[in-house]
Amino acid sequence: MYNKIIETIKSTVIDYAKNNKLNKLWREPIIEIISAKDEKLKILKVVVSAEHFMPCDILPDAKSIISFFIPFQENIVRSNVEGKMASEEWTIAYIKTNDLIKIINDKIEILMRQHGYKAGKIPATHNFDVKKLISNWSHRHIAYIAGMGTFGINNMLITKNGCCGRFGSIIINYELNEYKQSKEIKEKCLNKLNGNCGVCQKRCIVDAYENNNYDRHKCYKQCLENVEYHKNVGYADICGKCLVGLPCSIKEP
Ligand code: B12
Ligand code: SF4
Ligand code: SF4
Repeated sequence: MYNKIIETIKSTVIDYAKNNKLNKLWREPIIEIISAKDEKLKILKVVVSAEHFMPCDILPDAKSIISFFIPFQENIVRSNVEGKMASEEWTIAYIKTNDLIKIINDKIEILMRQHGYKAGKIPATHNFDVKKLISNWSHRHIAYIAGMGTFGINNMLITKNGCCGRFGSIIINYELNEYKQSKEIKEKCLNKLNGNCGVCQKRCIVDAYENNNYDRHKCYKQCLENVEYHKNVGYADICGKCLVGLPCSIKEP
């Protein structure tokens, strides 16, 4: 089953890119598995919010969580470096990756059903409280628990393929045994390692990191400016200026 799941995710990315002429959008996904009973999931109630779901709140007999990251290609990242507004390429990448994550989730659900199991699907985004700007399911904290990376001072999870891309996670009631053995994951943010970077925060165009305190409402206001600016492309509450042109944008720094 593990190999079928990995193959489903990888081939969906390739096929969707090919069928929609989006060959310059994504790199190969990173995929990790976590047990739905992993003790580390308890930190979600502390570091995200007391309302954060546990896997069984989404799928009552949850057994495993599949966490994945779909990294953008370098040209998408480069396109968003200049200017105040998000680039059109970044906007399209956001919209198409959210669509792709939905398709991946649907395919995993079908695969599970074919074998008599179920899947609990979660959208890539827009599952957040618009007043608090906090979700009850944080994909990147799931990826952190899965050992995929560490958090930069711009809040992004930095993976071996950088931070520019999108995360998904899906819960299944099939017991997979391919869990990454819990081991100390090496810090990837240069500033956390030796205080010697901080490029990301300086790139914010609205000073959302004033005094190193991230103001999510200031940030959201700028994301909504892009909704209006790119309304002809689709709904995109995005920005991402503090993710691009960094040592950690497309690779581990
Ligand atoms: C709500 C939300 C927003 C809100 C609020 C953002 C915020 N930071 O809170 C708004 C609309 C403003 C927003 C903006 C953006 N978002 Co957004 N957003 C989400 C959403 C839906 C939920 C995030 C959430 O609830 N966070 C809860 C808060 C409390 O946690 P947090 O922000 O993640 O911050 C944590 C880290 O800093 C972490 N941390 C830092 N150091 C350490 C160390 C340890 C040991 C631990 C455990 C944790 C930790 O602790 C904080 C609290 O726990 C997720 C999708 C999802 N459902 O997961 C996408 C998501 C987080 N967004 C994403 C992106 C890319 C963006 C933007 C760049 C927009 C864009 N696409 O162009 C900006 C970046 C803003 C920023 N600098 O954080 C990606 C992140 C990819 C990545 N590499 O991490 C996600 C995961 C979407 C996805 N499916 O990939 N977003
Ligand atoms: S740009 Fe530097 S300080 Fe910011 S997250 Fe990346 S490595 Fe850390
Ligand atoms: S996404 Fe844009 S507004 Fe939000 S913190 Fe980054 S640069 Fe600032």
